[in-house]
Amino acid sequence: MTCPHATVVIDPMVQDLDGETEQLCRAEPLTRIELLGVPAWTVTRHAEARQLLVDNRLVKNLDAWGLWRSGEVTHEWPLIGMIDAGRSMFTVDGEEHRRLRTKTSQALTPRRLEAVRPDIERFTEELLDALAEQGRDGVVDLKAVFAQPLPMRVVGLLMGVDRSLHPMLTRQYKAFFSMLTPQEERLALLAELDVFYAELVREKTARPTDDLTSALITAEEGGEPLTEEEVVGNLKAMVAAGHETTIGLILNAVRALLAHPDQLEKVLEGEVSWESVVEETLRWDTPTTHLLMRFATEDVQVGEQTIAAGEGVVISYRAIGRDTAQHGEDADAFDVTRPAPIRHMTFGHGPHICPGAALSRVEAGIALRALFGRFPDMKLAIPDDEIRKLPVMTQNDMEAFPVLLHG
Ligand code: STR
Repeated sequence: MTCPHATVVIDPMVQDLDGETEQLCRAEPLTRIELLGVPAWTVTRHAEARQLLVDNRLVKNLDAWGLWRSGEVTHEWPLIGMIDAGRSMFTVDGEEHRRLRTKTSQALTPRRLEAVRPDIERFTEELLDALAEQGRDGVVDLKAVFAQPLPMRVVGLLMGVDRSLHPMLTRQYKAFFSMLTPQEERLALLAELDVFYAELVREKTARPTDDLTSALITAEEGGEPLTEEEVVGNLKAMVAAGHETTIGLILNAVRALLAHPDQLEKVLEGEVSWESVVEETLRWDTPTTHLLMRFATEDVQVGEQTIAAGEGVVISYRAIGRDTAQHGEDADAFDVTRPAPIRHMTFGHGPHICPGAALSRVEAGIALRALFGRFPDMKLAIPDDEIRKLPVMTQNDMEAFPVLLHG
């Protein structure tokens, strides 16, 4: 039993992610954490998260945070951009939230996504050609050449962001998420991104095209149109979420399969589906480590603990995926033969549940099937324990993933 008041200090350099997840798994369902000197609660268990994610006493509105209102947390805190991200479906609750989110979630239903499947398949083939080319004579970085550009192309197509802009966006988001980026630089790049997105929204207003950004600008018959700020907020949320999380999903799946060759063999022989690989990866090695943040508008009792009014609550999805109460005593093991459905909570729960869930499943499924279809003997070019995580506190992503395509 750990002391209920022990604080887990989240490491900005992510030097031992498994160790940290284990520590959170052993801690109380509601545990105090410290994020770069700032205290918060985190939820480490499936059942408690399920309950809190539908509790409307917890809100996204930053003004409900005591440490923000008192001025103890300011824009100098490197994680503020994870919370103060402009008005969008990510930052608003209740009726307003429904208004901001409806069009996006409708555009991303499994049925509507069938229309983009051929595009995803084409992007995948093009990038695999590039991978084959660059990996012909030896080691190639699967992240830089495949896992990173694919999600950016897909979200770029959906939102109407031209291909020529993808390298700039990739660079900016990498710097945004990295804890090595000085905070002034991060604030400056966020301001640049705001100018970029506002410009794009103005362009789409003048000349609408067949994409979700244009659809967000157009008012529903009799409905109230989103403001320019709201369209920009949703657009940037979609680009950030749509590309960063899917990189993690694809790479974490490849890593897990290469580390468990017996399981990879079952998949390649058709005994286990790619869908099962995607679901087990989502559970076992979640793309989002910690999701920031919700704030209590009044005292909220969770078991023995009380979240006091004004306190912040993080959701630690990686620990939640390893909850033995939900997934059994072997929750720590990667096992693609787990009976379906795997009831993980990696896409969240309640009103803010990930609107891109279906897209990410389709995307990762296509990417993994095609990648291993073409390079079934692919091997990691370095020992698994030499893979370095990015110094990012909220996202579970790696620096690089060097492979040999032909074993
Ligand atoms: C990044 C910065 C920005 O401009 C807008 C957003 C809003 C959506 C956020 C995104 C953020 C960070 C990554 C998030 C995403 C929603 C889903 C994604 C948190 C703050 C996840 O990792 C689940």
